[in-house]
Amino acid sequence: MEQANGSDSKSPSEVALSYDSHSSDVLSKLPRREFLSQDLVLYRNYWFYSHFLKSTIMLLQDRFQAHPDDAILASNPKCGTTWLMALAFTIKNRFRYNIGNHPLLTHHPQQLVPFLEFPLNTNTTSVETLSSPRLLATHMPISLLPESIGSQGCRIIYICRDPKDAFVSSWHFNQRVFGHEIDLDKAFNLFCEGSWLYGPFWNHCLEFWEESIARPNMVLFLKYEEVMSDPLKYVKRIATFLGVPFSSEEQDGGVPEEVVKLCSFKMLSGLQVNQTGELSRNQNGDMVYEKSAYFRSGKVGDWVNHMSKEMGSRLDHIMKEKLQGSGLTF
Ligand code: PAP
Repeated sequence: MEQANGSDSKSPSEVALSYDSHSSDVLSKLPRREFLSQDLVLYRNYWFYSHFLKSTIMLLQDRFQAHPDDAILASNPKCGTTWLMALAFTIKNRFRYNIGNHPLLTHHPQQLVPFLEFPLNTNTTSVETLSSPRLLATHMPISLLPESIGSQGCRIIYICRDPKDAFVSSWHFNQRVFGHEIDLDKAFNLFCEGSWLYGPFWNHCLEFWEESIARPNMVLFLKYEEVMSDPLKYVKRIATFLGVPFSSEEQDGGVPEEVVKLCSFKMLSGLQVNQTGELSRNQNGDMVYEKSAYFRSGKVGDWVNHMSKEMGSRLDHIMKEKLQGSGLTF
């Protein structure tokens, strides 16, 4: 493997040390603000937990080597990643697995498509050692993706969602992960100020949106609500985008419909493998990611059950202002 800093005169421990001191230096100068349970730092216009920024985001930028046939599933948190993982995995691997004997029946979707920044139970090399063609997920904004993803011409599928539903989903999820109640108003204010993990939410969507317009063959931009209203149409679109369109025989045989059904919220949330057990936990054990936490209600518009109309209008107004002139609407 190529050395991280492009130099072949340094030993691996020297490279690690120089990365460590460089990233610590950068971190110490970043703007910081209080978040729900830990502070966030602002790095190149996006907010992250500082330890996570150093151990993961900056490390990936420094080291990650994309392959030209990697496909990247990108999203803001809680916008439908798990669903997109299930769909893309099933579409891409449909010649390897029968529906009756499918890995989704025995694995959580997040176990089948590794996250760039959360390789389960191990370090970033687990992603690097996967064989091609790889399907990888990320919540990283496009401007912070490792440079090789762009230079290798990897395809990216981005899924976004009405921020009101994404916020409510995040609020529920964070309560499950941290194991304590989180004040909804306090969390909502932070979200509206843009101070959210991987936020501001609108910048994240906007950057991928602009790239999908500039390079439609490289970035496919999806909305959770649109996929929900016509999943068959989007299953076919994803297949074509990934270079594995459904043949007419497959269409006549109802394969796209089978994919939709297998990946539906009803099907996946009803499987034993997604109802019990942990997906992962952090090193201290104070953040536990239970498999069932990724399947809550799976509905469009659930925000009305948790937020007031005024809160909804406030966020709609912010989004309208931030996305003005872009052509992107929610
Ligand atoms: P992540 O950001 O932690 O990866 P992500 O999968 O993006 O999570 O979002 C979870 C949301 O997708 C949950 O929404 P909710 O809280 O509003 O219910 C979850 O229920 C929903 N979800 C998971 N799987 C599916 C699916 N197969 N179809 C539709 N929605 C789904």
